[in-house]
Parts: sequence; C-alpha cells; structure tokens
Amino acid sequence: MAEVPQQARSRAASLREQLEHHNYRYYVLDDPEISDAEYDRLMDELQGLESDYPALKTPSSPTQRVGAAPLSEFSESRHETPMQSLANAFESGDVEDFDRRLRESLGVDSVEYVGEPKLDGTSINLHYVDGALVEAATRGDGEVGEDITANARTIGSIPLQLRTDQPPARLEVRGEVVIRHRDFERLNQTRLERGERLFANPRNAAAGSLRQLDSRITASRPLTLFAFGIGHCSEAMPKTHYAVLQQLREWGFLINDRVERLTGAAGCLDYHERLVEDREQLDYEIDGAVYKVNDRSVWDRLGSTARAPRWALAHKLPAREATTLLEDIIPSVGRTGVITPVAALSPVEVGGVTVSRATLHNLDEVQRKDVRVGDTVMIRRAGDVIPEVVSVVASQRPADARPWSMPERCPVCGSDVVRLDDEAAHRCMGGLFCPAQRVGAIMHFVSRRAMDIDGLGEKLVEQLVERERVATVVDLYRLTRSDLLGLDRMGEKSSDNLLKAIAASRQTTLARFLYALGISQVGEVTAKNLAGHFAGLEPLMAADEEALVEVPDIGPVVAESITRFFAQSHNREVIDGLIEAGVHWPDPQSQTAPGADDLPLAGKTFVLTGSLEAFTRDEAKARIEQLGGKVTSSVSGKTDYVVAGADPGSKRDKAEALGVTLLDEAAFGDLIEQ
Ligand code: JCF
Repeated sequence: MAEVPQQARSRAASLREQLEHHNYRYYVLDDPEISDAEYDRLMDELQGLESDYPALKTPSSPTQRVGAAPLSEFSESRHETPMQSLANAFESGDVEDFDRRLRESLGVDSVEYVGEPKLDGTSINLHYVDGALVEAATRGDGEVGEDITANARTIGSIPLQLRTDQPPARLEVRGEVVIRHRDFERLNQTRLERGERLFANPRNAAAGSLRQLDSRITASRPLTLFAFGIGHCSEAMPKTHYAVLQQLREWGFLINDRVERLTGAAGCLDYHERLVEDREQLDYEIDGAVYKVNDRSVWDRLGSTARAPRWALAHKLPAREATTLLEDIIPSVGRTGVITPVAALSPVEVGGVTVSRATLHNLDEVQRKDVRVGDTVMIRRAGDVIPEVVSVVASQRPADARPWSMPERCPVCGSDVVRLDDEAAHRCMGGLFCPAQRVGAIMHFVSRRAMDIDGLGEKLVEQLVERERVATVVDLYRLTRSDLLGLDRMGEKSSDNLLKAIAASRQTTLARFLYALGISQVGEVTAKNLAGHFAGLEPLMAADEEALVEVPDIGPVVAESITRFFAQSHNREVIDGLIEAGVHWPDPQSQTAPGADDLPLAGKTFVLTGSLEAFTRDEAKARIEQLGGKVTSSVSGKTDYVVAGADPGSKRDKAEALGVTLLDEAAFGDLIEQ
C-alpha cells in the first residue's frame, strides 16, 4: 500500500475533527456555525484524500455517515447488559404506589427522581470502545438485537467518536431514535412529490428507516437519537443518573432538554401534568413521562422484576391513536359546498375522549389509503384538531369490505357534485340553495363588494337561518320588522336600518350581482368580465363552455364551474326569485358603448405595489386596462396613482416623495367600481 504522506495524514485528521465539530453544532446543539455549502466542501476534501489514500479511512470518519453498500441480512448483536423495558403507570395512584414502595424499601422519607419525556420511537444500544463507535443494535428481545451499526453511523446526532480525551475503555449508551415533526413533514412531502407511499406516523418511519439493509437509504432519512442512559461501562460513572446524562451530553450526545430533577410523587405528577399541557408544542411524539431514581448507587439494591427495573417507571399519557371499526363513510357538506368524506366509527376512546367520527379529508385520500367500509382503521387525535383516519389495518380486512365512491348528487340538496380540474375537493354546485351552505352563501351575498348590505353580521344570519326566517337569499327581501325585532341585539332602530339597507341593495350592477351569487371560481374581476362580455344575465345563463372561454381570463375550469352552477334548477329558482323580489341593474343596451377616450380611467397611469387581498396583480391590471388605464412598473412624475397593498416596497416611498396620489386597497376598489 502506498505510503501516506505526513501532510495528507494531518490534513485528514484536521478535516475529520472539523467535520465532527460542525456535525455536533448542527445536530446536537441545533446551532450551526458554517453553511451547508462549506460543510460539503470540507466533506468533499476529506473524501478526496481518503480515496487517494485508502489507508486513511477509519470507521469513525465522518465520510462513513453517507451510508455503505447494502447488507444481505442483519447479524445478531448481544448487549453486554440487558436492555430492560419499563413498568407502566396509567394513573396518579400508580405513581404514588411506586413512590411509597421505594420509600419503604430504601427507608427514606423522600426520593429524588429524574423525569424525562418518554419518546415514541425505537430504542437502540450503542457500543463504544476507547471512545469510538464500534457497534449499534436494536433492542430486540432485550438480550440480543439486530446489528444496525452501518445505519447508526448515518445518524448525525450519534457521535462516531466521544468528545473526550479520556474515554472509558468500554461503554454502552442507550437512547431512542425518533423523527422530529418538522423533519417528518418534510420527509412525507418529498415522498408525496415523488409518488412514494407516505408514512403513517413518525414512529413507523423511524423504525422502518433503522431496519434498512441499505444504509444509504437510512442516511436519506432525518433520524435523531436522544440518549437516555447507559448500559455497561468499564469505568466508574457519576453517582447520580442526572450527572450521567450531563456526562453523556459533554461527550457529544443529544440529551432531552426537558430532563429535570423531581422530588417525590408530587414532583412526578406535576411534571406529568406539564408534559400533557405542552405535548402539542414538542417537536417529537411522546407517549409518557419516565421517572428514574436519581441515586444510581441504590439501583442494584432495588433490582428488577421479570422485565423491568424497580427504580424506573413509565407514566403513560393518553394514547392519541387507536384502532376501531369503520362502519360507514358519510359525505358531509361544508359551508362552502366542499364535500368531505367522514368516517363513522364504532366509538373508541382516544386521548381521553370518545371518538365516533374522523375525517378522511377527500376522495384522493380515501383511495390513497384504500379505506373501505368494514375495515378496521387506525385513527389519530392530536390536540384540538379533528380526529383523522391514518391507515387501514390490512390484516383485519373482512372479505365483504366495500370500497367507497363520491356521490354524484349532493346528499343535502340533490344538486350536482363536481370536482373542478384543479381542486382536490368535490363540491356541491347548488350553492344558492343548498341548506348546508346557507349561512356561507348569505354572508357572501351581503358582503360589501357583493350586494353591500350593511348591518347583517354572521351572528344575525345564523339566527335568521336557525329560526327559519331565511332559507335562501331571496328571503332577505321578504323580511319584515317583526322578523327582526327580538333577535339578539336588534332594536327598532337597527331593524329599520337593516331593512333600508336591504331595500337599497335591490338596485345594483350586473357585475356585483354575479359576484354575489358565489359561483365557485368567480371572483370580482371575473364577474366584471362576464358582465362586460355578455351585457345581460340571460345570455350569460344560456352560454355554453365554448362561449364562456371567449371571455378574457376565463379558462375551461372556470367555464365549467359557471355552466354547472347555472345548470342547477334550484340555483335558477333562487335567481328568478331575486329578480321577482325587485333586484335589478341598469340595462347595458340602453347605455351607448363608451369609446376608448370616454373610458373612466382613460389616460391614467398606475403603478401597483404590495399585495392586495381581493385581487391578484393580474386581475387588478386587467381591470385598470378595461377601464382605459395603463399599468407601468416604475414610479415617475408621469404616474397618476400608486396602489399600495400590504407590505409595499420602495415604490410607495417614491410616490410620497414625488407627490403622486396613493391609493390603499379600499380606495382602489372604489375607483374601479364602475
Ligand atoms: O424514551 C424512551 N422511550 C425511553 C425508554 C426512555 C428511557 O429512559 C428508558 C426507556 C426504556 C428503558 N429507560 C429504560 C431503562
């Protein structure tokens, strides 16, 4: 073998040290000092040296973190001291019993514990000889696990070399491998983009990643090790468990920052309570708290039961997952017409609450998870969010499990159900009539940029719908003083004002009226384009998709949404009702078509800056141009108006400096309101 020059040898040693240092800053301290690109450059240089001089390669080199050639199977690995499991406590009485037993056996008044979150991952054992990682194994049956050394080397938070000059000759370190929530979301997002199967939860993803025969796959998974203790050690370690954890932290391990010293059962119960409270904020899944007697010198004396040490206890948190029978899938129509498949479940307790319904999100999800009526499913409840069906327990599928499909008619109002091309959701097309959409449809109808009926807030609309005074927007025009009086906070004055506002809204424009109908995909600008193009409601309602795509900015998806909306007989009835109730707009035929110079914004120059809420940039520009104005990109003395949305840039400052008229979104909306 070629002699390795001294210079290469010392450079490689320096690179290794730097890389492990930056690795530690990144994965353990979560506080990197250099950019990813700089790290990669150091890694490239070391890889170059090691390929020029293979004698420089060592198992502890950071280059080994990228994974190695696949194994054909895992070999067995015997732990020097067994990896025990933990006794479980489910309620506070169990914790009090545990503490009483310990006080009695130790003959003391009070016991000090160390509390830590019990992570929901996979336990592993790491074997260090003279400070170098030589073997890593899964827990297995507690005595013998699988040798996953190559996989463990790819995990950034596992030191390949202990950060000390005086390592013990032999040391076993134990910890839990998990995937943090932020990493899990990114992992599943990438898999979704690549069309790969999604992981049901971080625990399964972590366990599956650790059991890869090809460690390069493990290297691509964002695994994290939290160390929670030691097994065998050839040298004396600190007397307390708490100090052992500090020692491990100094040697380069990630120790959970919620590790605390606790006094007595009361301290433990208080710790548990705080953990339950903070559970949603943690970046990893936990399933309990672990309490360990802090004084390690009494551990041997306390000994173990058949499977678990007597000096430790796992105090469970309510499980957030459970399996149960999916009895049916019910399409549920939301306020905006979106139809969500909802699982009807045999009631089951999850996280302290009885759950009998869970969301399946949309048809794609039902198909992706291959959920069928009659399946046993795993459900999850996290925090305050609606419980969801996570996966199917495939082994328990009965022969007569029934696949589900989206109904073609709305289960509430019988209108067509349509999935527009660019949406994941199916929608009921009977927006103006559908009882499920009443409140939503009315709120939109009365909103300022639609029919502009002031004084009709959501609480009021809910009351009117609940008391069956109003079923569709037509009923608004039939309201009387006595309908309103007696509703919450409706006196004579406010009732009369509201009735006046409703009456005044009868006179409107075609564009506002179209926008008010709440047709999916038809915003203000599209409504204006439609009004301008068809110059009347009847020709628009008669238009087919081919005719609709002639209108500026209308593509096939919007066209389909419009024709489907007008195809619903219930919607047409409501529209007829509105016109009978006296809603009207100027007949466009009676107005002479304006010439270019007569257009209201003829000759005016606009600059748009910041973001607007009701319009996209393109919509705002289209509307200005329709009205004869021009949009330019930079502010000058020739600019007439600068429209400043949220977070405007320097253009706003420049406009102020030049004395150009500034418009906020509301003022702009009024200006183009023609
Ligand atoms: O976080 C865990 N899952 C965890 C498991 C934490 C611990 O301190 C443990 C453990 C299993 C056994 N301690 C033991 C003795």
